[in-house]
Amino acid sequence: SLGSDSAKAERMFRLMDGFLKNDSISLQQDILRHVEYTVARSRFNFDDFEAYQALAHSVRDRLIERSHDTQLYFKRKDPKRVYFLSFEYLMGRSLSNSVINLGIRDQYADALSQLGFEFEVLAEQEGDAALGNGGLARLSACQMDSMATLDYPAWGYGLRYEYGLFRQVILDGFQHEQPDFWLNFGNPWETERVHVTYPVKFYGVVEEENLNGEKSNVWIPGEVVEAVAYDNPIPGYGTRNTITLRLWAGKPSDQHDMEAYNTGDYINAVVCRQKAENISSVLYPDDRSFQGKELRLKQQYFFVSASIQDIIRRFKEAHSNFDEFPEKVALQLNDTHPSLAIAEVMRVLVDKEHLGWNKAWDIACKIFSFTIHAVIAEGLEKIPVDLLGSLLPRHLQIIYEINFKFVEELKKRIGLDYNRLSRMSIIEEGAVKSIRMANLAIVCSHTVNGVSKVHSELLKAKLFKDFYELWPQKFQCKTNGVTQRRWIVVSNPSLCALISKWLGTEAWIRDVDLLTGLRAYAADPDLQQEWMMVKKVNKMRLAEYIEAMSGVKVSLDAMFDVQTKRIHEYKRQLLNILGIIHRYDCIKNMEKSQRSKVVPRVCIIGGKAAPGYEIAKKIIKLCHAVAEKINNDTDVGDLLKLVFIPDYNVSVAELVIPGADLSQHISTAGHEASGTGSMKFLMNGCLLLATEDGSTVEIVEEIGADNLFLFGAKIHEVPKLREEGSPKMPLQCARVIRMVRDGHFGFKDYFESLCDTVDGGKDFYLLGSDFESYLEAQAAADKAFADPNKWTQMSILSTAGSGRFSSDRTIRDYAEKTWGIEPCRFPSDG
Ligand code: 7GP
Repeated sequence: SLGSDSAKAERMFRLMDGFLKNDSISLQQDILRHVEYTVARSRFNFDDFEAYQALAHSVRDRLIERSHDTQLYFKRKDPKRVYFLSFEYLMGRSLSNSVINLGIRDQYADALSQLGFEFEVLAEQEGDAALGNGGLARLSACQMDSMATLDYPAWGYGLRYEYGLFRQVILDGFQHEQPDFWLNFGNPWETERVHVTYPVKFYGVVEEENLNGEKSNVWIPGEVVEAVAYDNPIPGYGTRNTITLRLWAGKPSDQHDMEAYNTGDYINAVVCRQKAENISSVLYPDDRSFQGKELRLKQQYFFVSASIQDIIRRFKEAHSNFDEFPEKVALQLNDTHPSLAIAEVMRVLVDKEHLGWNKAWDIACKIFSFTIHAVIAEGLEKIPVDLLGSLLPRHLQIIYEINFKFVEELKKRIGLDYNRLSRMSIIEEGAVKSIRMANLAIVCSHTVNGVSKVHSELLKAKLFKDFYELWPQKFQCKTNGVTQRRWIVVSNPSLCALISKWLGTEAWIRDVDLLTGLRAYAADPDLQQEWMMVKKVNKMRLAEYIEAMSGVKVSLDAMFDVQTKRIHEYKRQLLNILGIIHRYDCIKNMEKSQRSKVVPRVCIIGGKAAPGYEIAKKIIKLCHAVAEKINNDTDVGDLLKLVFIPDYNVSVAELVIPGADLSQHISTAGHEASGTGSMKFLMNGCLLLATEDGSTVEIVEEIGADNLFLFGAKIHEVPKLREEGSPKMPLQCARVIRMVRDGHFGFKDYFESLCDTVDGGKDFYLLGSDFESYLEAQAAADKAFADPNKWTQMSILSTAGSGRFSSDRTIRDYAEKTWGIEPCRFPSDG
């Protein structure tokens, strides 16, 4: 161990430093060496993909070096660490991000050009790591980048799905799902840790045992699966710190069903072993909806159990008892998905470490914090008791025990208010008795965070009102943020260079508040000119992509109006499409002479629908049907185009966002917990057209209501409007719905149920009542766009005001106010 001998350790750190050289010749040698020995191709004959692989391995070597340094340093300093438990991560590509964070992008680009390759071209060879669904998953990825950059001693834990989020293929305007077997050609970024494996147990029974005169419960499991660690390095920017995202994969255990081998059922036993691998094989493609499926629960426990074993093992290496556990360990629950960790920690501390219930509970309550990403109660996970009882009998007992003690305590505090007691209980009685995972998480966590101000207020006033009244001090707010490293530096290099030039420094890449410095130049004609050029170049890139994907040629003079995100009724892509139909209808009915006054638009929509979400799939089809009509109407020409971008993912976003003039964030008020896409567009100088929902409210605080286009009902107005129902349906909205119903875009019968959601009497998402105000906001956007200098000034002010929406701010807040951790920075110079 190095711990005692710090001189020896220092010497080792110095020896390691600079072990790999980053000059052009060394990098070229390195890449060729990997072509020859890792990819096993001849250095005289290899293609772009093989060059990418060799390049990736060369970068990976540097990442590994730094991650070893970081881990050794953490080990020596033994700071309090945060363990970020998330079921989903949308990492996207790693290459560009890694070399930029390592500060050697230009060196690599130069080395490659000497070898006759272009960095950008090779970067395009990489597929996305899409181990998540949407906002929550990308947020986890952004936050990992910030934790590394800010030098926090952090670990991410998750599942290594073999199939990530499905690929969206559009056939005839309909979404089809195809499996994303992303590991097919290997994954150069990960390292399999064969020695870091843990048994994870399922099923079986609980038996009471007598241990030194004390009764204790022993779980005799019926199935064992092995969890093996795959480590993914997460490099910080402007620091040597490189932290780890550890993802677990299932593999058969040697202990698995030994009986079967002995009884001669050899073939079946082998087949059975294979099943173990299925646990981590596929990501559930639904966000914001849960199904009580056994495999999903198995995944959750598999992930939680392996992570907790790993965390406890690391703690025990440096500590002889659990007294210090809360001073060394913070466990962050990213939504309810990992909240079985609470029962697991209790099980380990009580059944295995024999701490006794009270001491164990005391520790558990000091280490957990919980962030919720949902808005409505229906979105909260509930696990049927029968399911949990058969899969994890001991955990069910523990949860009952936690609940019993909680309810007893509660009775003392609030008396016998049975309604309230039953609302707050972790167990939900009813047709299907189930565990309310959010209640479990709240009861045990010391802090509960919402993801924007309005969301955090909603949690206190509605969703968790009872808990807020009981424990007001538990409730905090951590408005989401996104990393400017990926969303400006990686995805928009020309904007990045322009910002650095005008600020006279690159320091904003670590210290994003410096972006406000751009405000001083927002009206400067020179900056405006250069700013417009940057946007133009990015629009060109996007236009080429659109043409390649859909065959539609678009004009660069048109306003690029983008709505890209998961397809959901509450996000109201349908409102956008109805607005487009209205625009089309207006152009068609206009005097020819008036057409020259129309501000040309390219409307871009992209996003995936959950495979079982029928209405969302119909929205995608409607978008294609309307696009077909508009794009082929010679009357309309360049005045209006509609394109659907298929298979929206992180790397498509990197292309789309910098090229957008306007972006839409138009959820029915009170439904978007935060929204993070808006922040990426904002950073890229794209103007927002938005409802006052989620984090938009804070964006308005930061950039002023004059610099974006707001519309629609406010959160507090929504309930009343819902009561009023469709009498509020304006003529214009009724008219466009009629067009769809009358078969103007074909598929008349198919769209019927979609139209019903608007004019069928309920209009739950208030498309009707928001329609007029939506059109007004659109008209205001047109008007502003017609004045390029005004528009550019607004665009500069958007970027300048985006600093508050960096995940660096979010993570610093978490570190200081929720986790109680401090930076632990590897000393670069010995
Ligand atoms: C999303 C929220 O819908 C979005 O508003 C928020 O910005 C994002 O999380 C990050 O906080 N939720 C999910 O993606 C999701 O899967 C399941 O929620 C509970």
